[in-house]
Amino acid sequence: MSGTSTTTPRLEIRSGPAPQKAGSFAEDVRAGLTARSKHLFSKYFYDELGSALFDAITVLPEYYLTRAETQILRECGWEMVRALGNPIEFIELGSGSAVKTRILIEEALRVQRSLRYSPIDISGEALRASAQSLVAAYPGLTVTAYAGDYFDVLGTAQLRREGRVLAMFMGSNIGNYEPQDAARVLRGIAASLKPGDGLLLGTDLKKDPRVLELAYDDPTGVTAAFNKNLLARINRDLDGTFDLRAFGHVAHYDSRRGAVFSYLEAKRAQKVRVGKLDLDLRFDRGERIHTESSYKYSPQDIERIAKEAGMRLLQSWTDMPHERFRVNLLVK
Ligand code: AVI
Repeated sequence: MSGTSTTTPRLEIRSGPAPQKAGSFAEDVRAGLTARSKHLFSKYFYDELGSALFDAITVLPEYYLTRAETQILRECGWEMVRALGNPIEFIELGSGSAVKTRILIEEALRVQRSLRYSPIDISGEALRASAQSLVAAYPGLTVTAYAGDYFDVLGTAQLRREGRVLAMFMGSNIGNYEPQDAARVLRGIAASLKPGDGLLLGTDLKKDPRVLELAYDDPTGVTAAFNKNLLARINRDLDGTFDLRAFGHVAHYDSRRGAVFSYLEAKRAQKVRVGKLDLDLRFDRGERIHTESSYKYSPQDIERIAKEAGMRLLQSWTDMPHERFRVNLLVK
């Protein structure tokens, strides 16, 4: 941790260490667009416009994931906060707007008088806004927030963990990692927990490809805009000349691999320049840039990845009657 920027008795915001190994946007764009199979990393979706478009996705009728997870927390959150015994404290990875977390905070404060909540998020601004409104809303709550990459923060000794921890990695965020990376992520989380601590993991279930493809290619075109914003970001930040109308959004569910793969597909052969990288690119008609993988997990997949990370699946909850999404409690 490099410093503490805000302190009130119940609210502390700490800035995490500077990311060590993460490549920069410019380096990753160069590597991804000059690779034999062109790709861009989905973590770059979330600039200001991309984050606003993602918020819009979460209220689309076709994108059921956020609503299903919220329903599960509303109906079963009381059980989740009691499952490890009390008192507990929360650590949340990639907390974002913390709307769903409020449900669990309220449930925890029904069984214990006070609660520490430690959200970790890359966006210091989002953290500050949500932390301030949380301490204002809940007198029993203490927030120690960490602005930084969650794996850098998890690896530091300064992450405060006093009692039994219930960590949270929600919203199907694990689904955006390739399987070997997802396993590494879970091992990293497990390494920062003590025996008896838990991890709530929100995962989307495998299901009918038509339902999945509609969730990732909505008729309103919000998800297409979210995807194309990556090219717009290259235009804005790196002096690119991408014509956004010359690319289409493609989302395909591969049932063998259990993931929705999203691409940007060139509608015609074209040349693009990225000024700040001094890079000239050619696209064939129909050529694709892979932009995102969204893996879906069966109950058996969860058992397996929990075991691989040295944890066991204690309990899980689903949205009844649809059973589209699962919240899993893994225990170390
Ligand atoms: C953030 N993440 C879990 C979303 C998902 O479902 O993969 C991102 C997203 N991409 C398209 N729609 C939503």
